[in-house]
Amino acid sequence: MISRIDLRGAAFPEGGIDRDLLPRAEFDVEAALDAVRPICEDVRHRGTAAVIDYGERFDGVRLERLRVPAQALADALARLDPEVRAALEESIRRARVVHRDQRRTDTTTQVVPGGTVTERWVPVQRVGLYVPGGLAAYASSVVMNVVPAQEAGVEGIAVSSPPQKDDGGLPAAPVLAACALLGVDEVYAAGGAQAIAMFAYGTDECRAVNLVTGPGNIYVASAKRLLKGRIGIDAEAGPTEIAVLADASAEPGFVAADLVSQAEHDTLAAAVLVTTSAELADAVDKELEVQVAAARHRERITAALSGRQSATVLVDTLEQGLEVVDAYAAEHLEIQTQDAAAVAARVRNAGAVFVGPHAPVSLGDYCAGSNHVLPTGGCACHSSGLSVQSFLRGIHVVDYSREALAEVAHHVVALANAEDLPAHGSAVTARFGGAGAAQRGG
Ligand code: HSO
Ligand code: ZN
Repeated sequence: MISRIDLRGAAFPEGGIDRDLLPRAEFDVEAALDAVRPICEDVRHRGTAAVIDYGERFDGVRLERLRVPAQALADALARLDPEVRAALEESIRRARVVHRDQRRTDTTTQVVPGGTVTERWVPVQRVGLYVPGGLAAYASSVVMNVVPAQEAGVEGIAVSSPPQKDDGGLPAAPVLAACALLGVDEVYAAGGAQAIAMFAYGTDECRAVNLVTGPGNIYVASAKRLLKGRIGIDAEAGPTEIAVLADASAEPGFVAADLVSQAEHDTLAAAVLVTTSAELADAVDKELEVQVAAARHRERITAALSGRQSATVLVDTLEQGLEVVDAYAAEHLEIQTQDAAAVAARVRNAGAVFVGPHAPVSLGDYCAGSNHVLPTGGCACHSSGLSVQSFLRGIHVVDYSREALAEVAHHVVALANAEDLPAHGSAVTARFGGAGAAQRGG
């Protein structure tokens, strides 16, 4: 079901292997731009009316207004299964503990006597959190977006999720219930590119935001790319990925279960096993046959596992295995080897790392305390998952006395003159009675 790439005996080039060695699912954000551009422009000019029109066209439901009434949030929470409510509460509690510890304290550095630079951490004022609808209307994703924003101290948190035809045009009930549980009362029934444009440009109903986070389909990713700059965005989220680095000590049943768990998300989800043990690879293949046949979403899972984006990669050594997983830079990486913590400490590229046999990715999806909004598509080599930091900006506050400025004035003048920007130097020398001093080189 899952294809094999045999790198045993292959030469691993100095400086790392080619990141394209492991194929990835097509997620051509660029290609959707042509479709998304006119939608964003329309929302910019016509506001709510345009968002409502696109909701009718793409979600099949025509709304009167986009803002979800407070009563609908309360009702969704009241109707939530008590077991699910308890689990969500525990998920929120754990995420809060971890994200609270990520908060930054301002640091003041005395550069010289009388001269300090303070880095002040200031939350973004207003954020828009996007939660997909359809197959991916996850209450857990509401938690993973809202908790870091709240812990960062963001004042304005708005959530948007597509209207569901069957729920009278409201977003999915678990999404609304999670918002209610988290104390978020500004929720909109808007999806796709039109929701991102609503956040970016603002409408009569929804004030514009500064930053948009959260996963979504290709149109959402494309709108985020288009509007980036006007708004900040988190990493563009593509189909989910799991890589497992395993040796002969790994339990095949666990490895297979974890591959299947993420393949369950999407036919384009990627499951990659990198192993030093051909015996383990064979045993995992057998387990997959059995586990997939018994799985509720076996069609989707089979498509994901047999797609070109999934593979088992055989390597000679763990060293080479680490090179492969670093080149791939998976959204989620499990280490199922002997001495897993030591191996995990050597990983350089991954959205999140799961150590040993008792830390499956699905624990992280819900209840580890870690965040599950993570970089996909190889972006883990330059980006991080969502955290409190995603919602903060560091502002440098520069405070120098006259004496501290005087002491360094000649250096500023020298650099300014060297760059042929003498007015820069003059701005300093003017403080000491010589506006023209910079031009004279003094
Ligand atoms: N594994 C997904 C997140 C998720 N899983 C939500 C279950 N619900 C992407 O990290
Ligand atoms: Zn998941």
